[in-house]
Amino acid sequence: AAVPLRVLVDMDGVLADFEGAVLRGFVARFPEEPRVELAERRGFSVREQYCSLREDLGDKVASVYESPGFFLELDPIPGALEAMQEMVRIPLPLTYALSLDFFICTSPLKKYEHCIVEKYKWVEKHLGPKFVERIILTRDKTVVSADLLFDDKDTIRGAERNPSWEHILFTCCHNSRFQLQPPRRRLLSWADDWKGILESKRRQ
Ligand code: T3P
Repeated sequence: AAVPLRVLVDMDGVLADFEGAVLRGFVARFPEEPRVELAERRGFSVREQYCSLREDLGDKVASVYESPGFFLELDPIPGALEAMQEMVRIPLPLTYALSLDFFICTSPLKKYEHCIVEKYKWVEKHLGPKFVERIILTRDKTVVSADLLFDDKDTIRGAERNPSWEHILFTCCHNSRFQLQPPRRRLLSWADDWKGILESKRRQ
């Protein structure tokens, strides 16, 4: 029997539109303050970029994503829900000859009060209860073993220096200009060839 391919899919920036909701929430709450348009976002941390705009704006933008309801109300990233439903339905045609071990791997905020339960509720609402069983909640993704990790964070570090997964950088406003060192790979969106990436791991 084929060994299943284990795939980890990150949540914010990959399944759920964190960046869009932060900007919308910031504008609604602080309409008079300067803001960072999505096209101007650079670097993973939205707080750091707002901080560098003006020091007090860091706490203000954080208050947006730390608010109750923020994580629950995130819009799905285009194509993400369909891709997840398709991914878990793989055993694809025999050409793939793979079965799939699929998990959602996500980090809670340090201020976890609303974030954690709302992430679980979001998954149940948009993907269904079977996917809730597939959630891995961790602040250190390097200690989770898998073949692939789809994540929009440009650099993922933790206790394990040599994570078992290949990190596929999922393109998001804050990483679109990030220069990937070869042989690192991107997935431009869920319309891009994620099946080809799965297949490439199988054929190694
Ligand atoms: P995920 O691992 O699903 O991408 O940090 C906790 C979560 O919030 C984590 O979720 C990433 C997301 N997040 C951002 O995407 N940008 C930020 O600036 C912050 C503070 C959090």
